[in-house]
Amino acid sequence: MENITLHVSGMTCNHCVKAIEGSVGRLDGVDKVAVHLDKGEVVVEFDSNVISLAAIKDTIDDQGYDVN
Ligand SMILES: [Cu+2]
Repeated sequence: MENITLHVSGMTCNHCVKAIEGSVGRLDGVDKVAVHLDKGEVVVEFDSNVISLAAIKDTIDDQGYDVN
């Protein structure tokens, strides 16, 4: 398992938290996802043999947020 902290901008409320946790959490290979709204961070634990970091970033991007 890999653990990565992504810096995501555009997250403003609980809806954003649910949108990201829901969409990323549904991906095969993602074990845990936690959004820290106050810090603008998304912490993801995932199996890099199953899913790439790029695919996780794309999923967050598709929800309308900018991943740095
Ligand atoms: Cu929101």
